[in-house]
Amino acid sequence: MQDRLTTQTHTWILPAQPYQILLNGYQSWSDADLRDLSDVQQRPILDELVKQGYDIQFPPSGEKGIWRSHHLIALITESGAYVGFALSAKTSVSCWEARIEAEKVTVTLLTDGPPEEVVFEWTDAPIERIEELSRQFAHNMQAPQWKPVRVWCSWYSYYRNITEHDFLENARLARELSLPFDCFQLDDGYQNDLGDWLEKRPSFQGDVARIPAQIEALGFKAGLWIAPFIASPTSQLFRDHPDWFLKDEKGQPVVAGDNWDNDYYALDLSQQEVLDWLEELACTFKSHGYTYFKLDFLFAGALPGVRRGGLSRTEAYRKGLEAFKRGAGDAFILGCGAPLAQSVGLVDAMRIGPDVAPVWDDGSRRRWVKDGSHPSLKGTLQTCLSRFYQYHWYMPDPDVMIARQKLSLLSDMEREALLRLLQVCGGLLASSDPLMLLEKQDLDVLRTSLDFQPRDLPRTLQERFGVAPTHYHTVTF
Ligand code: 9PG
Repeated sequence: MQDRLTTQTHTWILPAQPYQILLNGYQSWSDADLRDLSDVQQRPILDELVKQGYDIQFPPSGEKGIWRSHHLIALITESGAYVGFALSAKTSVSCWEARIEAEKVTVTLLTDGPPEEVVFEWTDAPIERIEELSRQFAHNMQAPQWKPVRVWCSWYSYYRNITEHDFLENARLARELSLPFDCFQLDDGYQNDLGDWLEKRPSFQGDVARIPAQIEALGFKAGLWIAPFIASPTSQLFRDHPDWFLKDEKGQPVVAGDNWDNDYYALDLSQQEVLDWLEELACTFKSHGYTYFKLDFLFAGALPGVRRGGLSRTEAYRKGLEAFKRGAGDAFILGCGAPLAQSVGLVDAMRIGPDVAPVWDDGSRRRWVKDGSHPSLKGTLQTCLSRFYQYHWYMPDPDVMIARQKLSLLSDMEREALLRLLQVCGGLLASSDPLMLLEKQDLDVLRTSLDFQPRDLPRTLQERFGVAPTHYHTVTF
């Protein structure tokens, strides 16, 4: 059955005056920001990039004075704000559109199914009200308790060139230096193809099944990256089960994005066989000894397409996550590239921004491709700070600390800004530096970034910043 059509559920008319909009993007990598409503919300020039980093069903408008924000919206004035918030996200996607018109501003709620309970109201204490609504939403979605974890992740230094030897070498060094990591997480690069998670990639020069025993012997938990809802057209999985993939109305596989030098497809999570496969996959990795999973590119499981049993894209997506969790038992789940609100209750932690990078910004991509979801420290800071209220939903993961000075273009001040961000927004604390590159001073920075105290357990933003977060946004990048 086809996705339900977009429904325009309600429109509110507000007085014309200058507003700032607190904007929330749909998934981990989408922009979140505080901007003037009279500005332009940029839209990437390629639909493939919109699909991969935003929400193809409710994309950014690309027009002056028209903004789309997922799940919540706040239109802020000198004296308070109009705040809109969806109080559930178990069956549909809610997107707010604010539009400047001749003598007024209109706000419309767009959803892809019967709307879930929403609030839209004026408040003179916006931060407190957003915190309160956020807490209420997390309660409705049965968000789990925080389980603090400090992780070393292989991505931001080795990328896809990771080998078993380099991974284990870092774990040995961490033990030797008594670095306070709980978990060593292997990222992208071990698998032969997207979808063929159990097939060895020759360049990895190792065996993913035998890693957990060695990591545990060093005193850490073993973690693994998987993109469980996507596969490449060249994979054995796609060749064996082309019918398991999400199709468009013409019966063609939905192209979920373009990465790894190829298009990739999305699994159809409304099919029981697919759910069984996901559960078994998680169970296999759990039996190898992995107790932490970074589940990436999750947005693909919720793309528009033709699904069975009348399931909405959100319902199918949640079924997919539930199936993986059944197989993974009590393992820790970090979501990434994931629809934020739609994942609450099913993940322990969530990436709340685009990838960080050892460089301030790639201005050319923002300017020419109009894409803010590319890796940069600037994007990480701006996006994570604008999602200050989400610590009720899951443990926020602002992405890794970069403590190294070698192979990094960050200035001392930029490195310090990243450290402060982790202290303010972090729940999950992570690093990805090749440990053999760290000088004594870098190691001190790394230790500070991993210094999680019980007092850091969910606190209001006021407590974390010492000032209201709106003050932060007066900084222009
Ligand atoms: C592994 C990486 C890391 C990283 C994730 C995610 O749009 N893109 O092409 C795109 C590629 C990679 C990416 C995000 C977007 O990074 O956030 O931590 O796990 O995958 O491939």
